[in-house]
Amino acid sequence: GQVFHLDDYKPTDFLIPETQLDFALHPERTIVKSTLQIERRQGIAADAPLILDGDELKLIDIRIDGAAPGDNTYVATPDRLEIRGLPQNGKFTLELTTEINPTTNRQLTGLYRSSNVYCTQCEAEGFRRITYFLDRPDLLSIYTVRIEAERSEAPLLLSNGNPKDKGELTNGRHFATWHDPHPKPAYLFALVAGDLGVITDTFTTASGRHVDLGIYVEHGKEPRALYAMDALKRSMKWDEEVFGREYDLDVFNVVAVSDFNMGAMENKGLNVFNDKYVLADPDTATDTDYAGIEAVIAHEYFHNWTGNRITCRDWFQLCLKEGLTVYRDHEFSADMRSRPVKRIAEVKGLKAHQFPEDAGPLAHPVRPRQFREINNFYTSTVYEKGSEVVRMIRTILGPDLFRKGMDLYFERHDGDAATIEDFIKVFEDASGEDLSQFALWYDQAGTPNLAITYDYDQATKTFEIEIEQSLKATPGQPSKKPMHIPVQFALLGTKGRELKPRSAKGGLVKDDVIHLRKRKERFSFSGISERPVPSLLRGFSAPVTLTSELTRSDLVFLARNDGDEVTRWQALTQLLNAKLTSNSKRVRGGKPATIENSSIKLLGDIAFNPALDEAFRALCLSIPSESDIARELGANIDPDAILGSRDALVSAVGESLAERFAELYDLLDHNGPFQPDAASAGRRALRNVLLDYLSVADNTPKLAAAQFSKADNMTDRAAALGVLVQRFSGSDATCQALRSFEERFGNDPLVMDKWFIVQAMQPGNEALGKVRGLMTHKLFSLDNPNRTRALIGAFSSGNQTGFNRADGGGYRFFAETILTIEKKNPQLAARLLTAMRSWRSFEPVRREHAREALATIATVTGLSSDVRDIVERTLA
Ligand code: BAL
Ligand code: ZN
Repeated sequence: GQVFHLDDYKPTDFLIPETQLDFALHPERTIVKSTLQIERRQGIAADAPLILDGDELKLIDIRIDGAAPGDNTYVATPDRLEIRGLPQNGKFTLELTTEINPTTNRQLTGLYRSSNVYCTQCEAEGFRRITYFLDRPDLLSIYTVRIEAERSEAPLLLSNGNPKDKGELTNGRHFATWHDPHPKPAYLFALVAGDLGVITDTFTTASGRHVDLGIYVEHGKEPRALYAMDALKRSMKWDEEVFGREYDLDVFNVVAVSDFNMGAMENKGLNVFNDKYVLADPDTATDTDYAGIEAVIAHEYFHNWTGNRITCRDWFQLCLKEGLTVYRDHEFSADMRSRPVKRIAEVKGLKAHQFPEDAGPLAHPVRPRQFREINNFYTSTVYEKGSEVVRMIRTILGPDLFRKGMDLYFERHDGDAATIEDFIKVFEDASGEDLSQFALWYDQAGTPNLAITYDYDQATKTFEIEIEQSLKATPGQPSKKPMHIPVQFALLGTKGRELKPRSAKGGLVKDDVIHLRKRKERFSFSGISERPVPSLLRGFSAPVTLTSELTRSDLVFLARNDGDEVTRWQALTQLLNAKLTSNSKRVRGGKPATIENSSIKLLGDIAFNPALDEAFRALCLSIPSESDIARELGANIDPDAILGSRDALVSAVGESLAERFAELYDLLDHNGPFQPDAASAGRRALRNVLLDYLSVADNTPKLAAAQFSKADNMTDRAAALGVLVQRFSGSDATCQALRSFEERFGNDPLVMDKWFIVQAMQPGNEALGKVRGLMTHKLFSLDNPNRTRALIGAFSSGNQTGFNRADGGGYRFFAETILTIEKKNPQLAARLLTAMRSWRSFEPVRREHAREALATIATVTGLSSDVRDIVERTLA
C-alpha cells in the first residue's frame, strides 16, 4: 500500500467555500446530490485538474455550471474523480450525484444503517464514501444539508449546525434542512435519520446564548440518558469557567447508536455516540460506565473548540486535537471527582496501554511522520501520551502561563487547520520560553527511562540527585536526542515532612520541578538537615519509567507517608511488583512463592486507614494485574507462572487479614438508594476488592453468590459475577449466577456485553472453548463492534492465561476470527489485532505459536490495508 509522509504536505489547488448536500434516503439506494462552489487557488495553473477522493462510489450524474461535461474531460472510478478542462476563470459550480447503499455498509464508515437508524461516521476518511470531495482536514467548507426520507421510517432528520426548514412531501416523505455557519472539514459532517426517543434540556451560555440540548436514544431508553445530559451541562459550564470557551450554535444534539467503531464522534453540533457512552442507570451500568460516560460526553463536547473551531492541517497532526482534548477531559473529570484518584487511574491506563505500545513493534511518535492507514493511528500514543505532553507544558510553564498560551491559541487560530508547530508557538510567545527541545516529545517514540542515584552529605547538609535519561530505539528511530523532562519532586524528612532546600545548584530547578534537559545531569540541594527520602515524579509529571536506587525501606516509607497520593501509590506498586516478578520466576522454576509479613501489614494498614479516601485504598489494594506483572518482567513471559504468583499474594493477604477485611466489608455496605458520585463509587470499589480477598481466603463462592443475589446495582452485581467466574468457574453458584444474569438482561445486548466479557476473561485453558461456544449465542454477532470487543477483544487483550495458552490454540483461533471480522469491518479487525503487539516478550514456545498465527494472517492475499499495516508492522 501507499505510504503517506508528513514532509509531502501541500495545500489543495482548489477551495470549496460552500457545499450543499441533498440526501434522498433509502435503505439500499440512497441518492446524494452535492453542489460544490469551487475556486481555483491563486497561482495555480489554469489547466490544473481537479482530483476528488472517493471510496466505493458510483457516479450517476455530473454537471459543471449546469452543463454535462464532455466524456473525455473526466474520469470517475469508485475511488477517484478527475476533471480536466475546467472553466478558465477557475470559479465554477460542480454538481455530483452518487448512489450509495447504507444497508450493506458493514465497515461503519460513511453513511450506514444501525438498527434501522441512518447515521454517518466520517473521521478520518469516511466522507469520500458518501460523495466525491477534497476529503482532507484542511479543506473547510460551509455546509447546507437537505435530508429527505419516508416519515414512517425516519421521523427524525438531523444534521450539523442549526435547523432551517422542514416540511411534508408527497408519498409519505418529508424533509428537513440544516445550515452550519461554521466552516468545517468533511470529517465533521454528520447526518442521522430514524425513529428515536429523545430527552431535551437547555443551557444558557455565559454571554446569554440559549442552546437547545437533545439526546436521542432508542425508544424506551430515555431515562437512561439523563446522566449523560447532566454530564453535558456540567461540561458546557466547566469549559466556560476553566478555558473561557462558550458554545456557538443554537442546538447541540447527541445521538446514541448501537453499531459504532469508536467511542463517539465530535461532529459539529451533532455528536454521534456509541450507546455504551450514553446509556446508564444503576441497574445496568457500573461506576466505571458512569465515569466513562461523563468523560466521553465531555471529550466530544470539548472538541467543539479543540478540534472543530481549530482543526488539524493534516492527519499527522491528529494529536493536536486528540491529545489536547483528552487533557481537557482528564482535567474535567479530576474537577468533578477526586483529583489524585483520577490521576492514578490515568497513570494505570497509560502504563497498561501506552507503555506497551511504545515498547513494541507498533511504537510511533505522538506525531507520526508517516502512515499507510490513518485509522490505525487512533492510538493510546496519540491520545493518552498526547495528553501527557500537554500536561507537561502546563507543568513546565505553570498554570497562569499555560492558560495565557491556551487563550492565545484560541485567539490566533480560531477557524484554522493548525499544526503542532502552531500549538507550541503560542506557549513560547505567551511565556518567552524556548520549547524547541521540549517539542521532541512529539517526534521521538518510546518511553524514556530515568536512572537516578542519590548522595547525601551530612557535613555540608547537601543532597544530590543525579539523573540519566535514556530512550531505546524504536521502528525508524535508531538513536534519540535528550529530552526536556519535568520531574516534580519533594524531599521528605521524618514522618513525610517536606524539607525545603535553601538553594539548588547544577541543572535547572524551579519551585518543585526539576527540569532535566541533558542526557545526564546533577541537581544539588543545600540546607537539608537530615538524609531525605526523595519523592520523585509527583503527580506523574512525565510519562517515563524510573530506575532508582531507593531501598525497600525507602519505598515502604513513601507508601506510608508521601503526601502526594500518586507517588505514594507508585511506591507501593513498585514494592509489590518486585515481589510479584520475583515470585513469578520462582513459580516458573517450580518453587513456591514467598510473601513477607511486612507487605501484608502495609496493605492492611492502608486498607484500614480511615484518613485515606476509600477509592484510593481500593486502588492500593488492587494489586498489579497479570499484564502489569508481565510488563514489569518484559521478557520470557509465562502467564501461568504470573497468575500463580499473583494468586499467592492475594491469598496470603486475604488469609492473614480475613477477619478485619470481613468487618470492613460489612461496614462499607451501603444504605439507601444508589448514588453514582465519586465517594459512593469509592466505597463500592473498596468493598468489591475486599470481596475478592475474602472469597480467595475462604475458598468458597458463598460470599460472592450472596452479594450477587442481594445487589441493587450493576457495580456490585458485576463485581460479584467477576469473582465467581474468575475464582469458582464451573461451581453451581457461578453457573446459577450466569443463568440469572442472562435471564434478567438477555434482551439488552449492551448489558449482556458484561456477561460476555466476564466469561471471556475466565483464566486458564477452558476459556477458549467458552469463547467459541459464546460466539453461537443468539445475541452475539461479529457485525457489531461492541459484541465483538466484549468477547473477542476481552479474550485477546484481557485474558493472559486463556489467550496465551501454551499450545497456541488461542492465537490460531484469534487469527481465524480476525480474518472473518476483516471481511466486514477492517478497522475493527485491525484494532483487535493490536492485542498481539507484545508477542515477542513471551517465552519461546508461545512466541513461536504467536509468530505462526500472525504469519497466517500476513500470507492472505487481498487483505485490507488496515490489517495488512498492523500485521506487517507487528511481524517486522
Ligand atoms: N475523533 C474521534 C473520536 C474522538 O476522539 O473523539
Ligand atoms: Zn477525540
